[in-house]
Amino acid sequence: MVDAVVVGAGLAGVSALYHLRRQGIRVLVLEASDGIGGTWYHNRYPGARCDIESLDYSYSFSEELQQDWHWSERYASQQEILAYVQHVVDRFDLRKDIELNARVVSAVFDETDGRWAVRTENGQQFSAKYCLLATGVLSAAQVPQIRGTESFQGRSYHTADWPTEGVDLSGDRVGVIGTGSSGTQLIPLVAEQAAHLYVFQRTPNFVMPAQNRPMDPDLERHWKEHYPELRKKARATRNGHNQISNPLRGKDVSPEERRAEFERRWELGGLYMMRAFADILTDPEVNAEAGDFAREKIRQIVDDPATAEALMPPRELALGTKRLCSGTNYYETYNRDNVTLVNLREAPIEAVTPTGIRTADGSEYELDVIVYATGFDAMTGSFLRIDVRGRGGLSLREKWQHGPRTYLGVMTHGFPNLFILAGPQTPSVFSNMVNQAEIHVEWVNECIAHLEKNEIDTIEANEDAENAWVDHVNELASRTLYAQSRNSWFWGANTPGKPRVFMPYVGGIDRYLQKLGEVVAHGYEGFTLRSRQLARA
Ligand code: N01
Repeated sequence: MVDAVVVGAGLAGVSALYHLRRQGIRVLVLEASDGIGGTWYHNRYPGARCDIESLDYSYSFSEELQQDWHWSERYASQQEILAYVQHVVDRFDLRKDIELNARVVSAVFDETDGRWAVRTENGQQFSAKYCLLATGVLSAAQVPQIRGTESFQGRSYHTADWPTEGVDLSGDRVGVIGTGSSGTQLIPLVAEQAAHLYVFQRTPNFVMPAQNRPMDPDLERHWKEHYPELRKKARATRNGHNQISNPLRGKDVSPEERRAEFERRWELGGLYMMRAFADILTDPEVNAEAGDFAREKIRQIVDDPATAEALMPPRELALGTKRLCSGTNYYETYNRDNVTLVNLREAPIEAVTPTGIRTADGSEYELDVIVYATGFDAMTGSFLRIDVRGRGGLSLREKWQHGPRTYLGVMTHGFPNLFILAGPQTPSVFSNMVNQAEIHVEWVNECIAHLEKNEIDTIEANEDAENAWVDHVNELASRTLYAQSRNSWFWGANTPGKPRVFMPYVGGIDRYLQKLGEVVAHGYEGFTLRSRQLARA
């Protein structure tokens, strides 16, 4: 018998286990795969790397951990982050409460005893007062439905399900489908190994140079001396990290100064371009200038003008409205003799054949390996793959059929004591995910402590509060350029049949945290707390 079941042993699930256990809650973490680390366990493709600085993208709950751990690079590689999570799990003796190979298939709320019955694929059943879904917003991998996929006689891989033993591509003819964050990180490294690489590109994205480098010892020393202030500072920003944001609006400065700022951001690397000006995501002209600046860079880097042209994101795609990519030698890779860009906007993929890929213009690409860098059923996929049922058998899949509905992103009406960690309608994907996970875990941890102390059986989001939150999320998004560029996973556009609803919260970590705090200060405003003796709203 446990008090809380946590589904998923990624960064959020591990943090939930650490915190809940410390307050005496008996916790069991159920993890579908055979290892800990979530996204960093599965996304082992060559080049996988974080685009938030490693010193920022790390747990804040232990000063000793912060002081002891050494990050070797500015942006940590997948291998280093995975080693870090495993170190945390061992250091705090968390492994004993994590069950691996335990894929949760259903979670059903029983109104008679107010508990969740959680079942795994292999038939195990657990009963818990609290159920925490820590399954991640970018974890349900998606393979596109292309005719003939099954017939391919070579090897196929998905970036989000990369074999643990690695893949040797030397001497192979490799086709990569997809040029989002995963594809653009992977492509330069595959090009170094493969005999020939064909990149099948549907929508060109903006790829900023990561400007990764070995950790600067002075910077590391500074962080280690000032961790508490820097963590606090991160939470007072929109994005939950210490990347420098420019508070000025683009039109507050001259065209020359704007250009100099874009240049500076290109040199700072990665996501820094998103913070070039305060209005880069709201003023179409400022955004278009940033886009033109990036297009100019592509033109300068790529030798072949036709290839450069094909790599340019279309003008209707405002910079950042499809998530900005951060890569190393991405555009330079197209200057190699063994790399061919296949522009699917001219001729889409018609079929995967036993020997490769055929496009609509009749071209046949002979391949030994196909890599699907085709992303995720993002934001809701991992939650909805579980059959979650709340009061009266209400199904989460049915409830969210027209898009996610939550109060503060943390709970959903009709599902008492079910907590969603770092999911839709939170700043999650626009922020530092570790910070977001910790913010949620701290809030849930405090909430559960409150329920236990006051002998309260259930907490549930009120429908009116939920409606107001959903409206707020949509209203904020409608004021940004995201509302105009809907061809992204933020809108569910990459998943066939998915409703076109904007799913993340654009209000920022700072504002979101303030709201979470106010709700608690007002006695869990917008929630109903019930105990067997009394019910109060
Ligand atoms: O997935 P994506 P991702 N035929 O959905 C293409 C995070 N992340 O795994 O744009 C041909 O972005 C699709 O084309 P289109 C990050 O938040 C972070 O790369 O739909 N092409 C697109 O090019 C990121 O945003 C890091 O026209 C098809 C690509 O596949 C998120 O994860 C690293 C196709 C999918 O791109 C997802 O990134 C990696 C088809 N049928 C991931 N179907 C960091 O750097 C899809 N595509 C931290």
